Amino acid sequence: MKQENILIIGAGGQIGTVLTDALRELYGDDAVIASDLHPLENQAGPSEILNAMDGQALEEVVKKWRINQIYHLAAILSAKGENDPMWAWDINMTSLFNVLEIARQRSLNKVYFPSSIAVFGREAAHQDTPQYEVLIPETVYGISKVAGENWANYYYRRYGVDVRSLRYPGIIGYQSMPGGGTTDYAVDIYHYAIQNKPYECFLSAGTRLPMLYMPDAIRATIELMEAQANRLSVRTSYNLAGMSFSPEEVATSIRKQMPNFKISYKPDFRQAIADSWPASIDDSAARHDWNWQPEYDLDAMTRDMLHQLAVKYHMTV
Ligand code: AKB
Repeated sequence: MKQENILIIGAGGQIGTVLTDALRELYGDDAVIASDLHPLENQAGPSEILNAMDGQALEEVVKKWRINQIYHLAAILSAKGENDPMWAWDINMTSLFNVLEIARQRSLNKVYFPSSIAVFGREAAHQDTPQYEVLIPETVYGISKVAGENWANYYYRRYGVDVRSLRYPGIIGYQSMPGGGTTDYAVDIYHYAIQNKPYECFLSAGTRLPMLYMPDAIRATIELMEAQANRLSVRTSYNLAGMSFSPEEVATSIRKQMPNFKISYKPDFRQAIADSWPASIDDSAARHDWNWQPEYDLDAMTRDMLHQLAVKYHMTV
């Protein structure tokens, strides 16, 4: 077991919930300090109530637990951010600056900061969007991620802070719920299907977006953080891909196991966000630098999601 003291900010969120367990498995329960704005329940290791907007509170937690790695997962996502752009910008940027500054001041070993496919806008290539592409995002979330990527790169080059980052596509998992994103439908749809409820989708039938199953997302995150620093050629954020699908395609995949599943479409303001994002991503830099390889395609993910949710809801597929 390796000696690391890891702080997770946003440990109660969609990815944080699962990543906390995975890191505890790897480093030991007590090596991972789970933190969030609200008390975290059922923790196998230590936890803290922490608002990353408060730089002093962050410093106290880092000192108290002799933290040497931070995973900063807390952020306002694409759809929710559009309700109050300045608030979203403030949260996403202030919390990131607090993390980068504490990492610089206390010479932390590593920082993880997630970016997103939301960095791209409609000027970018729609298919197989390259790693180095024009970045003109249309959401405040996307703007904050482009800025964050550049600050990550700046802290690495100017101060030697080892910040690493992935541009997550939509993440789908059964363990936790997303909140405030444009890709959230791809989680909700499985919860409706397993409960034999019809699903009304807020994106149109043919809207293809890049997506990734949670086990692949967690593995990618840990593989990037474990990679040798000199292998990493990208210090802004790596493109990351697993699969691409539309609501229509995921419904077809669900019907292979639940033939009576019904879906209807009522696009709302999130359609314009989705339309500005790529349909598929070229992640060859990640494949080349740290051997990234996704394992799940749409049907494999659907089988596992329905199986796991059936257990959760005491249903049969
Ligand atoms: C969102 O939909 O905002 C997120 C993302 C793709 O970053 N899931």
